[in-house]
Amino acid sequence: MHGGCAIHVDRDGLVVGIGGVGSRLAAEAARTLRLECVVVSADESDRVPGHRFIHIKCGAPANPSVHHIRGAAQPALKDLESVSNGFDTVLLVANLAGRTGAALAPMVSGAFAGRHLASFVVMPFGYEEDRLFQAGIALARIRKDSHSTVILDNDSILECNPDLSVDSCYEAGNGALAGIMGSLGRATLAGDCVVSAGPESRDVDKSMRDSIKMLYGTAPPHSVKHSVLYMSGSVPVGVVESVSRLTRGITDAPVAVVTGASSRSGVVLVSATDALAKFEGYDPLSVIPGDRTLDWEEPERSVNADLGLYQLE
Ligand SMILES: Nc1nc2c(ncn2[C@@H]2O[C@H](COP(=O)(O)OP(=O)(O)OP(=O)(O)O)[C@@H](O)[C@H]2O)c(=O)[nH]1
Ligand SMILES: [Mg+2]
Repeated sequence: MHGGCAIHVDRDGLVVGIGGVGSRLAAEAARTLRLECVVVSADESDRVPGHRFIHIKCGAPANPSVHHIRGAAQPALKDLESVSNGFDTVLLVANLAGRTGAALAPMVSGAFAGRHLASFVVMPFGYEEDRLFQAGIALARIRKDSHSTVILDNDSILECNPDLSVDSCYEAGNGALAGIMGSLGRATLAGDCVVSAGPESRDVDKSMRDSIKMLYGTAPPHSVKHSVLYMSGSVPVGVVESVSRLTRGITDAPVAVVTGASSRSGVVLVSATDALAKFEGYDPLSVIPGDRTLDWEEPERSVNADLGLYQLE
């Protein structure tokens, strides 16, 4: 992570969407920000009409593993590098709960590590136990390569709103991320940030309480350095005033308010924090620093040896 350097988005920004959720959110953000967008995926059905698509050809397996996708990714990464020539700022969007997202996002972040890179990632639900480890190690690499990493934790949404259906959870999370990405440039994001948002609600006070509850479920109060509060444009000025006053009673950290962030009703908080112990815990070996780890340089992958044999993993 490159500490306090903020991301500015201007005309030479490129949005890179990876996998299913990544491609949909990337296309939406690119539309709002009027930027170019490219989608990278192992799954042809993630193609978004009107945008460039880079296909990772994995061969035989219908459900390729994370390692298999990485093994087949080299030609696609070369294509992505040539597409991204001339772009100073890259916005990377991926769902690390997905195989494609967890496989490719750290490779792509590594390829863009020298530029202004802002990454937006979704983390798995706690019950997706088979996804936690890969998501955890992918996140560690992405954080290291990015100026800013904005994390939406599906698990925290569900934990704070146990009555929500999984689909409503997606809706709340995707709406929040889309609003944040669409407002880039109107607020300063730097370092590691967590997104907290409850379900859509016209009751701004309740929505604010939901967001604070989710924030403190992920990051303890003392770890929050500053927050950006996103509200929809239709909220009356008086309410914006009173909610921003309310935050002063709840958190000592500075809060910037951005209005008109989305058509979504309710409040979304994005908070810079240095406490991401929850996600570090997904990989029990994460306590070992990268420079003391023999295989840190390259993310683990299968070797694509073209032996014409089915790969069993
Ligand atoms: N926040 C959010 N999470 C989702 C959504 N749809 C699916 N998920 C979660 O993400 C996982 C897979 O999402 P995809 O985006 O399809 O993943 P992928 O990167 O395409 O990777 P594959 O596993 O190869 O499909 C699921 O197991 C869900 O946990 C969504 O709309 N929003
Ligand atoms: Mg998918």
